[in-house]
Amino acid sequence: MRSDTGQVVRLEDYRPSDYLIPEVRLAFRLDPDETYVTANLTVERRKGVSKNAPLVLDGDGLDLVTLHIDGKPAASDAFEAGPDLLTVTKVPETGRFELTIETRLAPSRNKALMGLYVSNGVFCTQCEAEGFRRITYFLDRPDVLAVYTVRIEADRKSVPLLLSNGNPVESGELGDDRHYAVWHDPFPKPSYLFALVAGDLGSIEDDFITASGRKVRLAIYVEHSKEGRAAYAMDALKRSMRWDEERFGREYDLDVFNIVAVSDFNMGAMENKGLNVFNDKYVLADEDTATDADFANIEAIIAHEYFHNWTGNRITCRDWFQLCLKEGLTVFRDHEFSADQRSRTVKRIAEVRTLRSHQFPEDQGPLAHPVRPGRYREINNFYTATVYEKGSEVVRMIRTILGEEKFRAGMDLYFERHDGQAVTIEDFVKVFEDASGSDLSQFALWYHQAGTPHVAATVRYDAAAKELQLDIEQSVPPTPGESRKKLMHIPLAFGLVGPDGEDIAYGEVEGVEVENSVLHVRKRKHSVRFRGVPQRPVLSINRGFSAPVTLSLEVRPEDRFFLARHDSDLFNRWQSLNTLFTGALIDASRRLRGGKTAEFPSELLAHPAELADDETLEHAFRAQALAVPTEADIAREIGSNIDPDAILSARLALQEGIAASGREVFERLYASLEDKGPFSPDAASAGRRALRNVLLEYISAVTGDPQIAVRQFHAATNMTDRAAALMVLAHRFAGTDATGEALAAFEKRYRDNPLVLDKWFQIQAMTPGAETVDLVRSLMEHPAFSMANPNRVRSLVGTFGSANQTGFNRADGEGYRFYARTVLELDKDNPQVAARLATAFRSWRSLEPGRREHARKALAEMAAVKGLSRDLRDIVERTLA
Ligand code: B3K
Ligand code: ZN
Repeated sequence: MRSDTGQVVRLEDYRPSDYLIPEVRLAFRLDPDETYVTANLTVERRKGVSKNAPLVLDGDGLDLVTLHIDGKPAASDAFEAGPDLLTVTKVPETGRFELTIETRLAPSRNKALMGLYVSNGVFCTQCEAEGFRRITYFLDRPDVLAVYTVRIEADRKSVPLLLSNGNPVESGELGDDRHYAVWHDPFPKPSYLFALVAGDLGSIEDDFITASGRKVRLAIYVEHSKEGRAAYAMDALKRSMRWDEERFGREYDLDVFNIVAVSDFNMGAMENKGLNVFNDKYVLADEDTATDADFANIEAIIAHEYFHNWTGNRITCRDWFQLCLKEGLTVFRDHEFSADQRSRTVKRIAEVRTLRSHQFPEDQGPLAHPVRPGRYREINNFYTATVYEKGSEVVRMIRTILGEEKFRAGMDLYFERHDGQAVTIEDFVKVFEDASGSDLSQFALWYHQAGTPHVAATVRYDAAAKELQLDIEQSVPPTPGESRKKLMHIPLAFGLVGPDGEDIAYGEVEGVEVENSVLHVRKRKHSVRFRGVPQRPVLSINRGFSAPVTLSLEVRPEDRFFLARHDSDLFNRWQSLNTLFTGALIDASRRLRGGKTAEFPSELLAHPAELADDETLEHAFRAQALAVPTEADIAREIGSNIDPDAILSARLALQEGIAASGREVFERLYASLEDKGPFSPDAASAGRRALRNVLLEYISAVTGDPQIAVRQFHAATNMTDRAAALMVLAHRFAGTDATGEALAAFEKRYRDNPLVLDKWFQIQAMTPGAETVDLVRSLMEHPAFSMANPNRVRSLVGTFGSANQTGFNRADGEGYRFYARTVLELDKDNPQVAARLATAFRSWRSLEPGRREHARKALAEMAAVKGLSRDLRDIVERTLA
């Protein structure tokens, strides 16, 4: 474990390295307990750098065995070596030399899962962001690009498969039952993209012919006997490769593309050049073990990592402050891919739900930071929703502002101008300015200024003058370290909806720039006048969520219902209903706290059934529209003095009211939507299942009878329906025999399938109520639970912290105390995952005073612990600050 050094890295301190390393030859002699790595580096002093400049290489807990300079043992006064640093103080005069470093590693004892480690008997690596320095000393920074040749040697029987980046060049037998393979990657890359995988795995293989006719050998490696569950991932890979050619003109560039699925992984997946390493959760799927959400995630993540080959690998980041250069852009690309493969509107709604539930609370709390941050203590803590999801929204806004054609021209210019380089956000923005002739300087603030902008709008129609007056005001709330904010350029797509649901044409617009039905808000206030508006319209604004802002628009409820029924922008139909739900839920939770009963407008209770029955709408859209805001959504909208118990009660009351009002429709639809025929994971079938499972919740709510869910649980022919039924049982009928029996049956059936067992843990961890702390505690004693496996920890402990409002925020503070202790325990082995879990505390200041004080104490106790990892200390201290 690395202890906190307290050092802050600042963007303004960036300077290029004194030395370059254009070539790297690595040789691994693999052994779980004693692996030897020989790194032979070609080092070059950069032009203009002083001859006395030492070569300072990064290390992290390394054990140096030997060091050679130009083939000769380095003199003891020529270098200084410690676990975290190797300084060559006497560099050969010419400035160009070969440095050969031999280090000794113990992969089996690597519990942080960074660098080289062993997962289920398989050697694998994770180097992003700064894991390469746990393998050998190096200039471990993304702007040092090298051509790698890698030789791997291992025991033949236990480690038959030897993989690294690039193309295979040679392999053969050695004495003593050992063998070797050599890989060469011709594309210069930063060290964070290095990868090695070696072990005994099964595979499925396929070919892909690129647009220019080159044949690429594709393989997905998984544990033996799991090959059948990799077929969907392979299909998603081929679709991704074709899509990137068609939509972005990007072809794959090596002879092989390999994906390996491992079971112990700190995150989702990793885009190492030519050798993507995946958390097996995002590779393995079949109808019996994976839900539709799993299939959609696999498709998206396979695409995401593949797309990195151009946005991240061929063009990489100059420094880690530029992380969004590759992540925001690549998320945007995977969103577009999924939108093309599935329903665009439904995909957009899901994206916005994720943005609001993950990024908005981050942006509105103590961990807020700009999409391109200016400082960090631990870069691993900046793989955030802001960098990824808001980063994607920013790219999306560039497209909204420029239009599809100029956006594509900008992307083409980006690839042409920067291929093979390590660049910055400024370089990225510049290509769009150059390709379009637009000035994006105000827009670029989206990268540099933290906080979710707020837009307040009011509308007035003057029938006599046939004019619509729209007043818009923008504001950006203060965030840590940034109290004064500059004005943003906010592109708001809009329409004036007439009585028949069609957009009304209008005449001149004054007070704001309007282009292609987008309002460009740039000033603090715009007083906008639409002339020649023949009849009173209803304003539909921020269509498709064109800008990631919060919006308050004074609208009469009947106008919102009108938009929910008639807006031609489907996204805003969903949004209007969602806004109505949210308002009613906030109101109801206030009443409940004041000792009154929850009450809801009857039109709101009746509307869902009308919508559920509307055959003109896709099933998946109806499912999204019928899903009322989550407890966390409601809490976020309330913003302060939050009581999660009142919110839960309000939400249950709304669901019951809707269910009572729509019961007949829901029961009829539920029966008619049953899956018939063979399973297919396609979007239409998934949409049908999604709608049916929302209906199951409503029907269970109104009948109070667990048997409907029990029947679905037993009759289910796929994991989506089975897990949905179990969820209803575990959450709505907790403690009943029916639930106990279903949980036991599920556990028995899937006890040998860790990924499915994760769902079993997860569903239970989400059980609402104060008792769940004890349930989670007892599940940690389950023989299948292990603190060493990140998926397991996340599914039980992580889910409890991030998706159980009433359990985690238990009034007596026990949720926080239990959680904090568990995070501290995990921090000893895996700081990265521990720090990630600790972010569950980020909204503590918005709680009511009692809970707030309990949460503060739990945080303060963590902060007082000596020897916290740098990762965890960074999160805890920023959260408390
Ligand atoms: N680039 C990796 C994430 C690495 C996280 C390091 N802490 C996966 C991705 O975003 O594609
Ligand atoms: Zn990524």
